[in-house]
Amino acid sequence: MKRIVTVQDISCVGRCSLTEALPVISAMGVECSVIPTAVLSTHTAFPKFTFCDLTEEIPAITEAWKEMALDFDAVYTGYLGSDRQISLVKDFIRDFGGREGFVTWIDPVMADHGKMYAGFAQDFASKMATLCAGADVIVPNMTEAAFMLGIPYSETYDESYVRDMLVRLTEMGAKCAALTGIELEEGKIGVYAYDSVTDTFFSYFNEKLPVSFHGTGDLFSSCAFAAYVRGASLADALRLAVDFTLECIKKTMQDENRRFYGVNFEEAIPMLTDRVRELFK
Ligand code: PXL
Repeated sequence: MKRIVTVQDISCVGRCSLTEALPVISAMGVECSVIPTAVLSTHTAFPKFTFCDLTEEIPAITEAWKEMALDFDAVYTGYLGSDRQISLVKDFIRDFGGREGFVTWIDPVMADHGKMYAGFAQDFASKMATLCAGADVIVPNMTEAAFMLGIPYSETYDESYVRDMLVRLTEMGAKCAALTGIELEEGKIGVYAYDSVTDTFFSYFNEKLPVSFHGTGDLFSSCAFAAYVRGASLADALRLAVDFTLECIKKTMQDENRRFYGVNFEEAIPMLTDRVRELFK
């Protein structure tokens, strides 16, 4: 079994970051170790939340691991709270990333719909870009990609714009870039990716429901990452993640008692494990 580390916050209520990454990655048959970057009472889209920074735990945890020579097959980072956390993740990759086939997967969580998330200064994007430069795969949304490239965010775009953006993202250093939440056709949403090593593009779209929920990006990334680490092609991993994310949203819309803050991913786990069984049989 593959063993990975994910580095992101734990939001106690809200269905995002670690409360999604852990169940999804585990359900997909990958051992999920964690480095929590912060503890929040809820995610930051709630009107009020506490924030306990765990930055100084990061070197303490990794030193203890180093002393025991623990090793991992991959690292997946999500929400990181500061410049210092970015540089600590770079140290982690330097210290633990040497193994043949090690996967560095960076989801530059910081913004959506043209705006930085609460608590992030705009220049965080250029710091995040330096972390993305050392990745095998990065999975920004359009806002994060625009901010990292230092270009204006645009609500509208066409296929050649998306392709150009992907190439520019890989020119910053990542081997593969996948833009999430891409809409090129009415009623469809999905992913558009570029592998700079093989110089190939890939895209996949599925139904777009007229709703938007927090935490779907973390589900998408956790799912695609775990499939990729298990050996699926990036295309298969991303396709599964698009379908799983849609299933999560469908389950949410079927629930008359749904919460405003996140999706019913729990009810989509059976679909996910069926698909994983099919993919790796
Ligand atoms: O889903 C991304 C995310 C992760 N962690 C925290 C967040 C958000 C999005 O707002 O607030 C704390």
